[in-house]
Amino acid sequence: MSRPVLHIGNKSLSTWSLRPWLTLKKAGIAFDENVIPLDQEETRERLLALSPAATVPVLETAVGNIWDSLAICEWVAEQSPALWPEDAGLRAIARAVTSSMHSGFAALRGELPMNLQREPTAKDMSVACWADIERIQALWAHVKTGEGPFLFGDWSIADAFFTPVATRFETYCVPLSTEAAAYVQTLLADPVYKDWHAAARLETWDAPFH
Ligand SMILES: N[C@@H](CCC(=O)N[C@@H](CS)C(=O)NCC(=O)O)C(=O)O
Repeated sequence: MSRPVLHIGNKSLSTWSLRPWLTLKKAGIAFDENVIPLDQEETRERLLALSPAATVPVLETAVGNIWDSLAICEWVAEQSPALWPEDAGLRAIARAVTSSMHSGFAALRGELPMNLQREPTAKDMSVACWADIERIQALWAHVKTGEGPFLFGDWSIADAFFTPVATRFETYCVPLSTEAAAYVQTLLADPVYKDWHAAARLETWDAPFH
């Protein structure tokens, strides 16, 4: 099979792209990557050529194009089951935590966009955004096993889903509990994430189209 191609958005901005990129790297699957700059005149046409969802990420494989970050991570996990916890109960909880991130925390996502080129500065936030921040910390405290630095001990797809959140907490100087702050530092110190971060810092792109 030829190498899969992961189509992603700008590394500084595209949280959904970061998640499967980390997961593929952690699985040790060789892949090519193709950056499609977001919010340019030709962006929508380029995205529609890859999937009806017209979003990145998209993983181009020998059997077809897979869109949606979580679906791509599940495709990777079928080949590398260790990306989810081994214990069936913990695996179900890890999927629940991951799904909570995938479908929730709209206020946080809207008000604190990931921007890896922004220097850390605090920002005014709504009550809804503060509530999301509290709920995320409560979620982490609820599931963290304490057996390793990550949510379920070893690195899992759940950690991929919260890495963009960790960048937001850092970029917007969000005050956190000691435990949450330690977990954020673990995610940001991960060597695979640091490769993404270094590339994001070097990115340049044209002004937004809209
Ligand atoms: N639920 C999707 C969301 C993907 C998404 O919204 N991606 C954004 C970029 S981070 C996008 O492609 N937006 C289309 C655009 O900017 O034209 C997933 O998990 O992959």
